[in-house]
Amino acid sequence: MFYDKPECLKPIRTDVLTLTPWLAPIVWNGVFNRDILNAQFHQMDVRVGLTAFAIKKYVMFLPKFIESAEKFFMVGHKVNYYIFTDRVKEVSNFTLAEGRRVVTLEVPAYERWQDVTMRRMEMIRDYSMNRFTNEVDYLVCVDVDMVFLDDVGVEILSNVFGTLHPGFFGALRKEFTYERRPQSTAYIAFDAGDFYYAGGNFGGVIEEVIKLTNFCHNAMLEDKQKNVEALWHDESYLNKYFLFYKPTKILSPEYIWNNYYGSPAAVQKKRFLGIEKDYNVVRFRRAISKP
Ligand code: 4GW
Ligand code: MN
Repeated sequence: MFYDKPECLKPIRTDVLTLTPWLAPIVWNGVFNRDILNAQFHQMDVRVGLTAFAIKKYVMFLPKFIESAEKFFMVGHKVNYYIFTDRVKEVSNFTLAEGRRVVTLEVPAYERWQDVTMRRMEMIRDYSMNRFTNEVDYLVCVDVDMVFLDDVGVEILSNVFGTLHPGFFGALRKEFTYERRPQSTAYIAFDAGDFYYAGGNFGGVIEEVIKLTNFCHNAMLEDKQKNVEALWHDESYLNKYFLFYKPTKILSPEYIWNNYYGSPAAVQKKRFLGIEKDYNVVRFRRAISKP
């Protein structure tokens, strides 16, 4: 394999932080060589699981999600798509590349949408312990209302990783939308916190994903007992977890972009993009106001 040697005196990116104070890489476009990484991960014959929940009307996002993942997600590697849904019959058949398959997992649909998103932690934990641990090496847990527009490959894999939320990577600590009420288990004080992580893209080796999801689920149950619900649901508990169990790799907002936040220069690629939702169709619990 031929490639230019790394230059110690010439950093590739000088506009963004590429290493945390605890020496975890922050993955921005340009800082890695995909060919070197692919060779490493092929050597270990890596198996990757991609989890996505398509509960109730969110099944409508599946075709674009999976078709775009076939083009851009872990191309050339073994991939299991784990689709959690209450509408098994509405999961269509997909044409997949060799070594890739869709596994449909039937799960209950909680009535409140807050529970739909929060209970993902419990279900990922349980299926990780009972099934994923036997089938894949890494798990990537993402939102389904998304489309892959560019490569998302093995550069994201690490013991445990999180993703910088597109709305807050340039923000001050006090601007992070952490849970600020001390009575919640997700509470983070104004003088604490490293980054604001997005709820829609995290992962790692199965053992670490079990620890993370177990923490978040238990924290949520504890709050429920006290009749508290964290401001941003599972995302708030995830941020609390990463404060004490720091991620070993952090993905730049390229990996969970949303055009609501425009096109800042630091974000050279929009690899995984949120789909603009018609809230009248998708957010079916919200009353549709008629003029
Ligand atoms: C309001 O009516 C809803 S429904 C808010 C979330 C809902 C929902 C979310 C749902 O009905 N079915 C579902 O499968 N989900 C899953 O939770 C889906 O995987 C989705 O990507 C994830 C997080 O919800 P979201 O994408 O709507 O959250 P945001 O707007 O923060 O990306
Ligand atoms: Mn989403």
